Amino acid sequence: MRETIAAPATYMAESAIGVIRVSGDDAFRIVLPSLKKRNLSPIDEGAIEHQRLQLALFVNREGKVVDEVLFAPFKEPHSYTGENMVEIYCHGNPSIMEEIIDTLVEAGARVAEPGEFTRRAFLNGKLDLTQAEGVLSLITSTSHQGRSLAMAEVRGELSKRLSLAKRELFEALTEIEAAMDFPEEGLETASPPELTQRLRSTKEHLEEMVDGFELGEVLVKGASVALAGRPNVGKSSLLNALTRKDRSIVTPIPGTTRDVVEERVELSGVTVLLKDTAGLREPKDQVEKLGMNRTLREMERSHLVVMVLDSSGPLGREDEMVAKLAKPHQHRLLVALNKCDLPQKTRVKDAERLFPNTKVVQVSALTGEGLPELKEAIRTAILKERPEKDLQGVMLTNLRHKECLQRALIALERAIDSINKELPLDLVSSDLNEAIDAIDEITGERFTADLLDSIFSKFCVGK
Ligand SMILES: Nc1nc2c(ncn2[C@@H]2O[C@H](COP(=O)(O)OP(=O)(O)OP(=O)(O)O)[C@@H](O)[C@H]2O)c(=O)[nH]1
Ligand SMILES: [Mg+2]
Repeated sequence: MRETIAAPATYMAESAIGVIRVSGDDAFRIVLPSLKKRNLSPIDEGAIEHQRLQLALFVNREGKVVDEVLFAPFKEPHSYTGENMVEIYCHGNPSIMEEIIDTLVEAGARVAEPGEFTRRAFLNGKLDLTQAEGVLSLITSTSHQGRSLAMAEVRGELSKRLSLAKRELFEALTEIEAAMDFPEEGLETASPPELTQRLRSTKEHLEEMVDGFELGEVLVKGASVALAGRPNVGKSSLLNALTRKDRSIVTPIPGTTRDVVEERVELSGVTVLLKDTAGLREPKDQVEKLGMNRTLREMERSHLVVMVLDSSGPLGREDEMVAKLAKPHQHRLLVALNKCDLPQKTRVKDAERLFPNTKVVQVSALTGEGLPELKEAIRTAILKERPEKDLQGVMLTNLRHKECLQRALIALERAIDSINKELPLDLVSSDLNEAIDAIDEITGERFTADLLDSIFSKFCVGK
């Protein structure tokens, strides 16, 4: 007997429509008494059409009409959760939604925990864990690219790729176990070099997936990009120009920005959290010093640092100091040579001398010249110059998946090593089993209640 749960599936705020979801064995028995025809006569369970929207009046326990609603009943197993489900579409007034939920609770439903609908869908075999986690990614993804990766997860593409690897490991395991059962025949079907060759190729596939994680995570969660440089070079102006917002304060006074100012922007399918920072120089007071510490922290944690230079003046001591501070981040640096609308005192080659092996883009925050090139340079640097087609399809985006795969890889390496050293086959078999178990943990073929708690607590109520 699966308890019946109810929760709002849309935000409880003034809106055109509010959706309430009900799932469980008694979903119809709990909801139907509150749904009436237009003339207030009851709706018979036998007369409802499943997977169809139908019009009804929702009445509370005293029989008073709460709202005119649409409802869609889904008979198990043909629903999101795999259980009997009803979705109610009422007017998007939080008090109406509350009254509907109260009525359902009085009739025997319980308010759902966060992610409980999806948890049930998983437990009822409607989706595996990567698909369930893909649902969360899909809801939280900020960019077009991130969404398409999440969609691939929801559609089971990641599971498919993992099950391929698992099948290869399983085949190797079967051969090893056969050899263990008939030791006199040894490894018959495959010679040890052949077997290690095959395991290596599986390992390479899994490693490729782990390697793609950093980028996958960036595509789903967005990348942070810090704008840094000495005061007055136009960092705040660039933040405003790139986001087309009047977000950061701009003045001709050096040292205007004291704190980190963030603004989100989408650059052709990739979400970027741009961070304007306090200019770097010898601090003049305590406030400026604290602000600069924040700049250094942002440079440390950002995926990319855009060093801004002012091309209308010569490069000076402060720019040199900034270049020194940027040195540790050289592998993720870009230079924006700003104010190209003014007579030029600093050229691209001067900037390249100060920041060797770094791309320099000429730009004007004032006129907008060079902005498309700067956006493209930021995007390319974040995507690490991967071609567009590489970004389609499957990529790891979830830290849990990456950690499980890393465990699988360690076990797999041990197994290969044991075969090479001709160690006892039971060692190889136990390592292969461990690798398979780690993959099963990703898809949820093996799970604990704690694991499910930690995954589904991140969901919203009603999902
Ligand atoms: N002509 C011209 N002026 C610019 C451009 N970008 C910024 N400025 C001017 O340069 C001055 C400083 O700009 P800000 O954006 O405040 O510079 P900042 O780097 O944020 O300065 P701090 O916050 O003090 O570190 C302002 O007077 C801007 O109007 C540009 O592309 N062309
Ligand atoms: Mg500023």
